[in-house]
Amino acid sequence: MTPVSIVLSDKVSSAFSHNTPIVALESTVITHGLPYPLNFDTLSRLEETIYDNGCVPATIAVIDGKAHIGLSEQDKDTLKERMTDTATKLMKVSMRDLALALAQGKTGGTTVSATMLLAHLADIKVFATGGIGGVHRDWQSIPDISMDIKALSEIPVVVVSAGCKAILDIPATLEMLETNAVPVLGWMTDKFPCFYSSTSTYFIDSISTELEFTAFYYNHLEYRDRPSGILIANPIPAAAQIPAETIEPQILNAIDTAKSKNITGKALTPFLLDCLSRLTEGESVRANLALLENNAILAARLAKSIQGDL
Ligand code: PSU
Ligand code: MN
Repeated sequence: MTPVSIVLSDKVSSAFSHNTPIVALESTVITHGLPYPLNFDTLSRLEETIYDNGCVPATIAVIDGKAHIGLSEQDKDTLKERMTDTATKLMKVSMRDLALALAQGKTGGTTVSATMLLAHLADIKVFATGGIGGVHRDWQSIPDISMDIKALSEIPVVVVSAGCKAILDIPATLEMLETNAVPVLGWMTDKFPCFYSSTSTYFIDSISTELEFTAFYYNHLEYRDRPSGILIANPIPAAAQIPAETIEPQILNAIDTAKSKNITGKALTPFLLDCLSRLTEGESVRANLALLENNAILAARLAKSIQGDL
């Protein structure tokens, strides 16, 4: 039974009835990851990219206590109004927060974990994001591990990402994904991409064609009793990347600032992304846009492929 608080947009409903492949998009990257008004331009661009690649986009967000799967222009205007109205702060809605956000009539962006959950409830199989959350550096003193890992371990949705965010402890994040039996597949690479940079020294399994992915996908669903999610690690295009040597000192700088201001919990990731954007004079935001678009294209290819529409 579909929960009553889920609203499908007309375009998404029509995609279901015509069997058009659908790609879900998250909205925390819009509400908390990118500056206004670039965030809404980016959302339109990502949705266009998904249409251009033969699928229908389903941007997922919570508006006035309803979980929306696919946003109408009016829904986007509502989000925009709330975002620019200083009195109402948009919420960052994770899987944990979802029930309360709906019960209290809140409006906000859904993180990777909440988006996976809602996509799965609506029977959407593929979802594109920028980079997943994971194990934060300094986990030895504060065990800040994103719920995205938990969602990936439990919900059988394909998440197309540029790896995990570079601000994280990458080897620890990869270990957590392994412990949780989450397949991590590099798209045409056997090195885990690190968001702003296309490569790293961490080896992962690699796939290079839609057919190979589709065979893997159906095996995964068939052979696992409760199949986990799947993380596709799609490197940022080389021309748009920021080499690790350039971005790493800025990341350390941003983490220091967060510590000195005592920023923790769900505020940490948005704070670090905003800090990096200032430290790199917008270069980190440009890289973020390029990888989001690249992920939307691959997600559309994979969504078509698992639907037998090559
Ligand atoms: N990727 C981006 N920008 C973002 C995020 C991911 O390029 O803003 C968001 C995602 O919604 C992800 C969330 O689920 O950050 C993780 O937050 P946390 O580390 O608090 O779990
Ligand atoms: Mn956290």
